[in-house]
Amino acid sequence: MNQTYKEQFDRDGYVVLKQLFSEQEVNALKKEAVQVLKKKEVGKEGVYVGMAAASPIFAAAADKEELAEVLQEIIGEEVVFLSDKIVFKDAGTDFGSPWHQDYPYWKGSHKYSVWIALDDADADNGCLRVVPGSHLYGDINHQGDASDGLGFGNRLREQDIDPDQIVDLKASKGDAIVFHDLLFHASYPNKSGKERWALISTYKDGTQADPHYDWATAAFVVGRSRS
Ligand SMILES: O=C(O)CCC(=O)C(=O)O
Repeated sequence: MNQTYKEQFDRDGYVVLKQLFSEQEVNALKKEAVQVLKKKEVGKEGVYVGMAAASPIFAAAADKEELAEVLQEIIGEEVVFLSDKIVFKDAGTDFGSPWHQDYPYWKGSHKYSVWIALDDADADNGCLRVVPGSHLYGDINHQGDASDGLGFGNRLREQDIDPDQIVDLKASKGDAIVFHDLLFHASYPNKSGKERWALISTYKDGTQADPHYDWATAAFVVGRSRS
């Protein structure tokens, strides 16, 4: 019998949603991202936080019905979208995101992120890597060295990761990966000379108390506009 998304998520700490966005939708998001950044006068470098706060097209993507249904199955009836960001690995970018859990960045109730491929992604241009089931290891003390100036102040150490447990999540443009904030994850550097952009949207269970997040400027309950 096929497992439900919730069963898969509870076991692995992530689920893959193939082709959540069509090629046309992804192209529209990329085009809109370029406009947003132009208006904000920022370059396509590293990470840009706050796409849905800046653009109704991104706000609609964060509230996409098929995604909302899966999130409600996994999280519960009241799913709150908090914020999103684009992680740019442009043709000349050669940084991989280091191994980490997201939880130490925001604490409070557990959060759920959706990593959406805006380009095909594989080991050559920076696909996501995960350790299935590591969301069950708890809140790990991040003692990795973060002195290279590439961000990600909370990093796991090499010895925290068992290489035999790593799964590379090769993705096609439009695929999405929903993952728990305790899941060990990282991404490869982009050595391909081609773009690798990803959109990451973060959600929480609206019934759970939390500190105030001043970055959650576009927060809303998903699906509310349809009910
Ligand atoms: O897209 C990537 O490189 C992964 C980014 C990431 O792990 C994060 O922002 O938490």
